Amino acid sequence: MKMKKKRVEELLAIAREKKRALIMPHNYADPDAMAAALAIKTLFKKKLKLPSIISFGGGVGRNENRVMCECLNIEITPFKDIDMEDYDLYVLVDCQPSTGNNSFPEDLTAHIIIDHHPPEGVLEGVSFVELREDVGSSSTIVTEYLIDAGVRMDKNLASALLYGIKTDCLNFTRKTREDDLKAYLYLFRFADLEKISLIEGAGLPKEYFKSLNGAVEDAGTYDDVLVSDLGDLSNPGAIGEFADMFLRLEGVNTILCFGVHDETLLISVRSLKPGVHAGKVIRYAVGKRGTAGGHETMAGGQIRLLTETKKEEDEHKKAVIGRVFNRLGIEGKRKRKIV
Ligand SMILES: [Mn+2]
Repeated sequence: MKMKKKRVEELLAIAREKKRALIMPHNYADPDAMAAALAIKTLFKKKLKLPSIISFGGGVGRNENRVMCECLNIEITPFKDIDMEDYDLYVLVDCQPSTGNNSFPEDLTAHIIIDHHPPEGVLEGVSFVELREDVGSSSTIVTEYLIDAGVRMDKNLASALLYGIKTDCLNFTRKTREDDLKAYLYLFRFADLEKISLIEGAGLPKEYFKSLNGAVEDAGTYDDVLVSDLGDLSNPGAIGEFADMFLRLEGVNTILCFGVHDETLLISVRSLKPGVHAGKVIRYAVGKRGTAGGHETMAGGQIRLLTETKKEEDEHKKAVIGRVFNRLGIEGKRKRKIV
C-alpha cells in the first residue's frame, strides 16, 4: 500500500503547477473509461484545485452510457471542440497514445497515462505511466489513488467507478482480480444503487427495436461465423450491443456486425474462437485510414467512407468488409439466414 501512495503523489506532483488539464478516454468510451476520467478530474479538483475537462472523439453510444453521464453528472466535451493549446496537462485514461483507438494527436506527448491493457502505445517521454495488466479495470486503479490521496468519495463518483468495474469485469466473469473486488467493496458503501439500476435499465427508443429487427433479419451464418449488416444507423452504439447479443446464438463463435453512421463505416467483431484476434482483424480491415480498438475477444473500428458518389461509398464499404471476411476465412462461402 505504501508504494501506491507514492504513485498518486507522483501523479499529483506532475499536475501541481499546471493550469488546465485535458483528460481523454478512448473513442469507444465505455463506463470504465468514463468513470476513470471522472475520478482523475475529481482528484485534480479536490487536491490541486486544478480545472479539467473530459473529452474523446466518438460520441456516447449506448443508451446506458448516455444515462450514466446524465444521472452521474459526467460532462463530456466533443473532441472536435477542443483546442489542444488551451491545456498544459494531457491525461490518457483506459488507453495509450498512437494505438488508433483515441483522438490524442500523435505529434504531442501525453503527461500521464493510466491503463490496464497490455503496453501497445508510444510511451516515450510520458512523465507518468501506470499500466496495470494485473487488474480488470482502470476504475480499480483510480479508486486506489482516491483512497490513498484521502479524497472523500461522493455518491456519483462512487457509483460511476462501481459501475465501471462491474462492466469491465463483465459482472466478475472476465479477468477479475482481488484488487478489483476490494475496490468494488470499498465503493459499494458510497454508491447509489438506485442510480446503477436506472443506468442498467436505461430506456430504449422505438428505433432501437427497429434496428434490432433489421439486424436479425439480415443476420446469416457462414459456418460458425455470424454476419449482420445493420445498414444506415441512427444509433451507432447498437453495433456492439447486437454483436454481443448474437454471440449467444448456439453454434456460432465469431460475430461481425457493421453499419454506416454519419458517412462512417462502423465495425464490431466478437470472437471466442482460438486463433481469431478480434482487434487484429479490425485493425487489418480499416488499415491506416481508420481507427480500431479492442482485445482478442472483442473489438470495434471505424473508417470514414469515400462518399463522392453512392457507388464509391458502396464499393469502399464492400472492400473493407471484404478484408474482414478474408481474415475470418469466410470469403466465398454461402450465407445461411438465421430467420
Ligand atoms: Mn477498461
